Amino acid sequence: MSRYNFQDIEKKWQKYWEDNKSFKTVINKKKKKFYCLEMFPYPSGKIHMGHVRNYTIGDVLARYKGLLGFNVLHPMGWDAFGMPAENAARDNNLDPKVWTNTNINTMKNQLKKLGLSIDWDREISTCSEEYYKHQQTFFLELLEKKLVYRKENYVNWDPVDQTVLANEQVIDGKGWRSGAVVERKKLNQWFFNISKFSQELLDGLDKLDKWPNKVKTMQKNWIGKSFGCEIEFKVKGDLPVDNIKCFTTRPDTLFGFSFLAVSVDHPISNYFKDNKEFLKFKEECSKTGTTEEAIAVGDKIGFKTNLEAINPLDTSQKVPVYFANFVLMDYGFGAVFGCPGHDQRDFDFAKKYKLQIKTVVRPYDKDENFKVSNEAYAGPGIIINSKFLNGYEAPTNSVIETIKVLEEKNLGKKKINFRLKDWGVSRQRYWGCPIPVAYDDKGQVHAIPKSMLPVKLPEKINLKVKGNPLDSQKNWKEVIIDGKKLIRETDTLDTFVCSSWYYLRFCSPNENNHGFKKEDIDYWMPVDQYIGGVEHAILHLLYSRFFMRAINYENNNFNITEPFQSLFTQGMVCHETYKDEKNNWLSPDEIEKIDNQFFVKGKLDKPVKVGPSESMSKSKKNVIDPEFIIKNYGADSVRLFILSDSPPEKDVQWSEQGMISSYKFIQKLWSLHKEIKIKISNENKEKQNNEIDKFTNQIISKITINLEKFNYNVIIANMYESYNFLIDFIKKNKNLNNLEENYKKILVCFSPVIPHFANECLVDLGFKENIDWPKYDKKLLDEEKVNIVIQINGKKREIIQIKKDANEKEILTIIKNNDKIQNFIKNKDVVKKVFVPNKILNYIIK
Ligand code: ANZ
Repeated sequence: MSRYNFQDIEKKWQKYWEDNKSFKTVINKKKKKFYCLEMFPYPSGKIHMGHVRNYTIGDVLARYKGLLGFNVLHPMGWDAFGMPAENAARDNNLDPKVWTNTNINTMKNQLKKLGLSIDWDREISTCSEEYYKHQQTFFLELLEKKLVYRKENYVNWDPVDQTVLANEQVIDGKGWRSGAVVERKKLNQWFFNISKFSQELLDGLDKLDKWPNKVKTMQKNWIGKSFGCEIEFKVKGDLPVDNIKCFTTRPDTLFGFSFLAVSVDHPISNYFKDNKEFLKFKEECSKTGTTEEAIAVGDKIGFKTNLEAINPLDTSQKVPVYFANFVLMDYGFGAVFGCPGHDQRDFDFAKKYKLQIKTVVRPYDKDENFKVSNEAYAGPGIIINSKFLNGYEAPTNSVIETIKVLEEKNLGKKKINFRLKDWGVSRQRYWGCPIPVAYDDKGQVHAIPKSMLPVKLPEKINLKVKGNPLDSQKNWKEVIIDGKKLIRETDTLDTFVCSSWYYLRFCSPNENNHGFKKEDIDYWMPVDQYIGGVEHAILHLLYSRFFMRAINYENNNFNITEPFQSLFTQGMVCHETYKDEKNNWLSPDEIEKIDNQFFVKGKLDKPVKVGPSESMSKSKKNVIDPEFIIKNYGADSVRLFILSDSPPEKDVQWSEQGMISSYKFIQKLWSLHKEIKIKISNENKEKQNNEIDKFTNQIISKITINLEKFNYNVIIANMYESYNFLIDFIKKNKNLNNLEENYKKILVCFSPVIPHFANECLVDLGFKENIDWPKYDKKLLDEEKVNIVIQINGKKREIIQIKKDANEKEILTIIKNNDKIQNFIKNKDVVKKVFVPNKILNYIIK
């Protein structure tokens, strides 16, 4: 039997699809549209297994929707700006553009070898002038609408990458890319006013019913809506300050008040700008990052002022006012009242500075004498030691009551706060989209006129300078606008801006006058299915949701708010990790296995430590190169394997053995195909055998439902099931009238997963018409049966088979005629029946 020559066959089909523009999309109003999008890659140089998985999942869906008759848009592009290009170019004396475009070419060829149904005519790259000129237009539109502004602010400074990071890009106090500990630095920065849409972004989540709950929860927490109250504290002391406002979610703990703390950047710090001790303290504070986590875990330190704050609910109580490093200037009012009994940060602070710790909430199971001792008690309970608040349930009723009293007495008012901060988009780097503004000699901002866009990046520049290379581009920086000499902005935009609207560009990739054409986005948007990694749950997905609202704002010609109707987050591709004796990571191809033991390749004296399976990453060297695998086993085998082992939302373990099995399965399918072909070409046909009609109908229904539900790993099982059925069937039967027709339908069902193979077989059988997804007849489906265990007093006595979801009554009807059970309950008192649908019916008898 001839071997399935995947090399030639896959190449042939990929060329065919390319030559015939098989996946070209145009607007077709007669058909329902389906916009299938996978997160676009950063062109780092080579595709990795994560890409293979992501794009295979998307491709299966896109192909299936196409066969179902949808007009499918399935595009691909490149998130092509960003630091790695600049760093690589600097270190190797290259042009970032050349580096990036070379990588794009390599990766595009690799993706093509996976046999993806992509409309390459729509390819976009965010570093191309055709792309970023529109982004600059958007920036200017947002500037006009006052959704972009510039302000001096503390920023997260990555000392290694020498750039600012957004809060979202600081993970555990470290830069998301460099891993360096992030510092605080004050800089003039451009911000997108994302916080203006906090409530809308929160409300919008409720309507995203096809998004994973975990992603919605992460966004919800990030937006962080807090209900509370603002309180004005009267202060006395040696400064001309009368009061300090605080935001609190726990006004009900006011009787536990023992200090007031403000941020080192609070307006009252102006009175301390010549105070050496204070300046030293402030310097000390800047060593803690700006993120809340960094502050929560860091040491709590304070600087005491001579001010005293007065408790508004008990004016006889006066407490010291401190500057403290755990108070953030850009949350609430940059000031907090400290209640050490019921807030851990306040507790740590009070311990350090020997301040009073009063208990004003007791847990439900403790009495009035309860005292906070080793740590703050932040849980629910009953208010104590608090005059008129005593006895209130905390924090529910007690908070409502306190706010009511404070409002009545004009001492405070209800307030909602959001944790979401404005998005800092300035980056002090060369390889990004230039911000299209310039400054006059007074520092006033001037928009670059739209007719002068794009502001192109200067070429062939020295990247080895310290800081932002654009700063040293004197010729580029100078620009004449309306006869006036201005100096260009040298910051470039965070690359997350580029990915905040790329899905609109895919709808109109060649539109010259604007980022998109209204007619195009009206037809294609929203994206029907977006597929990507959960690591983008906050950053990219929140920015995109904001960007749509920002374009929408004061704009009657645009009405998209939610860009992604349905979101699927796929799991990681994992692999065992290996280390040598000196704890250096080893890659899978540096090791070999002998008698179940691992050694450094060729060195039996060098054992290898096998670590747990973790998501593939270059740093741990546990990567498998997709190109190598595709070359050895073929794209269809890789697609089959990457979907086979676990549901697409879960992690998948890479296994060489699994890969080989997938390869062998395709070879087996090919042998089966050849046998079927011989049967079909036999002139002497026999009469129909309905068994195959029934099976085909069932497998179509299973695969269809599994496709709709993203149960892709089950589809692979369905494919194995089909193989087993067919091999058995052709053994038992000669040629049949209905074999060809059924087999073709099964091949079509296989085609989203193994498109090269399925198409080859269909053509081999002389199939010429357009292929459609086969229909199935629900009436012909066998009802699914389940086993119900019948128990008597909890003991298994019988198992009966019945249709799935049968109710108790239907089961009782069967039991009535079951002698075994009847013997047990005859003449007995049935006290109770416990029924667990599809599982158990338990008789409790006396
Ligand atoms: C007094 C208090 C007592 C508080 C207590 C909590 C517990 P969420 O829920 O995250 O919004 N806070 C207010 N402004 C702050 C700032 N600029 N920097 C640091 N912390 C600040 O948190 C609200 C709580 O965070 C507020 O409620 C305030 O402390 C603190 F038993 O006020 B609370």
